[in-house]
Amino acid sequence: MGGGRWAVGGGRWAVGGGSVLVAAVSLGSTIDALRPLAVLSPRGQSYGDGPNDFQINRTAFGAGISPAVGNGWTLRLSGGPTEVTLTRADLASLGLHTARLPIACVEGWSTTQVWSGVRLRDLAARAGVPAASGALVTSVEAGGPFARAVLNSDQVLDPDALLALQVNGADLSLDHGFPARVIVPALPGVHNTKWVRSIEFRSGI
Ligand SMILES: Nc1nc2c(c(=O)[nH]1)N[C@H]1C(S)=C(S)[C@@H](COP(=O)(O)O)O[C@H]1N2
Ligand SMILES: [Mo]
Repeated sequence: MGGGRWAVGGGRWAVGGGSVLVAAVSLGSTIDALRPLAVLSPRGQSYGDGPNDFQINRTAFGAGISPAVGNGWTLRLSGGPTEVTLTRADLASLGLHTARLPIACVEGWSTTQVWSGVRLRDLAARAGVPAASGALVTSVEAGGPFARAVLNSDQVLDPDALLALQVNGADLSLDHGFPARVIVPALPGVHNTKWVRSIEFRSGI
């Protein structure tokens, strides 16, 4: 599903001349026609489609995330007695929890959406670290300041702290972090890691 959006987004971001604008107009949507202009706007001003239509800090394209990121994707959990690998279907079968939570970006915007995902504390328990004292979340995104984030114990154990699979009842879009992303109450936006690859839970102090 992310693949389809990528094709459209690719056009948007590959904008250079009028041909993209003309192509967009031929789709019959004024909004789409204006979207190439988003390339001139500050980060956080580009939007998605339908349930995923809200601010994006950094697009998948911008982060170098392949539209095929979901193919064969698994989540790796470590920190417990044995490493655990879960598919997206495995995650969904752990039970989804829904919470209405904001993303507050230091760049000056915030947006509140309804997220559904697996509680981080359930993942900690699944990893064999039920009383986790923290977690290191690593993104598929290679390198850069957003590739990893550290969460403290309260943030992991909060009942509304999620590894989200869905937003507003739909699968996450590629730009919002498909296959899975972190959403934790009161966490600075930057730590809500998108395109999560692995979570290492910590025990002890
Ligand atoms: N892997 C990764 N995660 C990321 C980012 C990023 O660039 N790469 N941007 C962060 C920032 S600064 C914010 S504010 C939120 C924005 O999430 P959104 O783009 O889904 O609105 O994602 C965070 N997670
Ligand atoms: Mo941000």
